[in-house]
Amino acid sequence: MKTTLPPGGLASRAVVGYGPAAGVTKTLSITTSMRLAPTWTGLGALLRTRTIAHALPRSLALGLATVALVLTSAVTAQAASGTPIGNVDKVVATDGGIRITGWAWDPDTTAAVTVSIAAGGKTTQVKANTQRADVARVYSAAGTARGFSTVVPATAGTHDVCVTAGNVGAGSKKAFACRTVSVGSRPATAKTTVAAPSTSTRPNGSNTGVPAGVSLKRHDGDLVITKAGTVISGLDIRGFVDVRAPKVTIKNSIIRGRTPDGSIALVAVRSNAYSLTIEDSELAPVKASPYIDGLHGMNITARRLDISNVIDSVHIYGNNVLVEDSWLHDNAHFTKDPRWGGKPSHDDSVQIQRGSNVTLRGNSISGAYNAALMVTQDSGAVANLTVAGNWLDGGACVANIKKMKSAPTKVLLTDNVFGRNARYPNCGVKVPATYPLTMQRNVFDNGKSVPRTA
Ligand SMILES: [Ca+2]
Ligand SMILES: [Ca+2]
Repeated sequence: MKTTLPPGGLASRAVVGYGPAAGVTKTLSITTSMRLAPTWTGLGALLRTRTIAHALPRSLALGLATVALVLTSAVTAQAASGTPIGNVDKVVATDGGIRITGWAWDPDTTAAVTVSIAAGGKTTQVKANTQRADVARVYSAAGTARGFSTVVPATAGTHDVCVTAGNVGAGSKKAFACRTVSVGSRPATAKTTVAAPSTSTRPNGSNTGVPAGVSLKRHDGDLVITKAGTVISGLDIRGFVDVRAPKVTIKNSIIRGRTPDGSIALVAVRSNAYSLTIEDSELAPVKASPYIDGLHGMNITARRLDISNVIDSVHIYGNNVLVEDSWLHDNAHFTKDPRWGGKPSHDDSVQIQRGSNVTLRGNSISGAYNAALMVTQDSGAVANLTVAGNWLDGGACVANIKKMKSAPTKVLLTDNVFGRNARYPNCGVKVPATYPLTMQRNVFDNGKSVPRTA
């Protein structure tokens, strides 16, 4: 099995594409020549060799986000037939159970791998057949449906969780390293981190959301935060979060919402008097609704979030928003959306209605029907918008800057990699021809430069 990455453009991005499927880098063989930026000349000697039957250095996989690495020919990744490959991305205690997330694939069969999870004195079997586009990007022969995510029941206490992927044909079953997790009624701040740090650079299921090993305490109902400096950690929130104070922190938590009474966000900062830092958390409703967005508002610093199953992942209507190293994916979409008079939902990954000083960097963004980046200015001006070093995909056009009375000012799109799954093929950035826009080094994932489309 071979996966070939295209030559040209920012190969660093392409190579980083191996990151999501953690563990994959160990099986990479480089059969190409590359030209490296001066800071990486030490590795350059290695990579300039014509054929290297050698694992991609771990340090390289870690560091590429800031390296200008230019491919001069294709890179080929090979996975041998035999023992299944995969990874256990997350082992997280939830109320009364343990959630295990990962992927597995046996190159000897097209069927889903059977994954056995031994935890809490019982063994549970699941099929690795849920969507993992990041795996398919590395192993095209694997297809997109090699993921698994399941909750197994477990009593309060400490448990070893051992995951094994079943084998078909050549090779033998693959036992992943066991993890230890604590389940039970603990203080909201209690947590045990047991997983090694992710080696991935591209945000995905293994390096966003609640870190592996964190124990979560269930909180039923909405949280209205009115005390400045409040820190929320280790909660599994079955309600909506309304930030009504400055300098609030939310981390290591899942926000699931509830059945909505009207249009709402899982987490919102609705006034310029308030501010929020939210990190290492997952925003995902149990049941998608046309009325539920992910993160709303202004004065927000968001890092390593995993946001899915909502209409707009991030919806900005104010100043000072930074979203970085986050995974915005798999939006909710309704072909008959009551908010749109029975027409399809306008789900966007990031919509900006107004705001100055907005930065999106290092995120992996896909899965919206309308746009990955939608600048509408329908409640005010947009200025000082920087979109740098992201993976962007989906939408009608991937990015869409709408024609309004006046153009947004100081908009910079730089070093982004665009996927080609927009509904209008090759429509990377739709923007009125007269609007100023600085575009630098934005490439499609085939290496071609991303043009403006009027
Ligand atoms: Ca096999
Ligand atoms: Ca929208």
